[in-house]
Amino acid sequence: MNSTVKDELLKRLLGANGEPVSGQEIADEHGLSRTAIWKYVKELEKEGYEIGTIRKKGYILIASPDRVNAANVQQHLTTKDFGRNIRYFETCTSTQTIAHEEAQKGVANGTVIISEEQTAGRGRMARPWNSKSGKGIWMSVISRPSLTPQQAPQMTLVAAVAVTRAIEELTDIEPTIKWPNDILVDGKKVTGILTELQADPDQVKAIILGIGMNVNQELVEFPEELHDIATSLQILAGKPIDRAQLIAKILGFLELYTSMYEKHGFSPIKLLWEGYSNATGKRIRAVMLNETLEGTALGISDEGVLELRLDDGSIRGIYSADIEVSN
Ligand code: BTX
Repeated sequence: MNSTVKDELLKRLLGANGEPVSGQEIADEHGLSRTAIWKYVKELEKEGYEIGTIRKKGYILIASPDRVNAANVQQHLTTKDFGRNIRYFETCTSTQTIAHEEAQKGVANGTVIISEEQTAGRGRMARPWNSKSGKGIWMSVISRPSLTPQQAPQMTLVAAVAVTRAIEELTDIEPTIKWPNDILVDGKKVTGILTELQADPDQVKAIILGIGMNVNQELVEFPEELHDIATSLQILAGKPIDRAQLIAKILGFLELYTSMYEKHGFSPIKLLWEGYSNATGKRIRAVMLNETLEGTALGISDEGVLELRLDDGSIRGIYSADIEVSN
């Protein structure tokens, strides 16, 4: 099976906006018979694409399967680099693990690993991340910005703003950001972000941003222990959301804000981030590995560090913690 011709056929069907695509034309361009093209059509039908034939005119795309493969995502892309190279899996252990291997091999800036399902999806400190098949966005974006390793943790906040903006653009949902890496709606987690790094001592080689987003799950599809803390866009919007379109939107904002951070520093991102923060001015508890602190969240510094005013009036910078907001 010549997958480049099949990909080309699919790309044309997706880009034709319901107009017929000539099988003869593609056959001629590739020196193939019309029957060969018809076989690719049958292959696509097996993958869930619904394709009609119009006599003497060609093929039309009637419906696409709910899949977040390269063709479905790329038809919505507006970016220069992000998402131009997509590696897609029906299932995998963790897109983060694959992304690390790909980054080592030197793949291009903006390469994305996407899977319908993860069998060993992970969050911070190796916590498990529930990644049900066909229901969410489980992806890792490899970028190569000109940043120092010290500037890398702020990429979590860059990604949080990008994801929040994308949700806002495609739905009526109004998410908030819980420092540093959660997107919440009504206090429940709709997205988690995991930032990992490959770096030399003074230069980032690759940032690997893992984005886990609950999109089309019903509540019963989450394991019992997540019922009180997790939600999905479908539960909130009352209707399914097009995952491929949402991925393209996220990648658009991610490319924009990453470049903004590289060129203008963290201040513009900080302003955007503070507009979405669920904790600024509120009383919080910061649970860290060795201690727990309580106080009022003042905001974030130019380094992306959470600033906390303790009850004795002193100010502490929090670099890594789980945050609980009291009111
Ligand atoms: P985190 O450590 O902040 O959150 C992990 C915690 O979130 C878990 O301990 C559990 O309580 C809860 N949780 C697990 N699954 C879900 C879910 N689907 N929805 C809401 N809450 C959940 C957050 O880590 C970062 C997660 C990044 C996941 C992406 S998916 C693509 C990429 N590949 C991969 O293996 N990880 C990243």
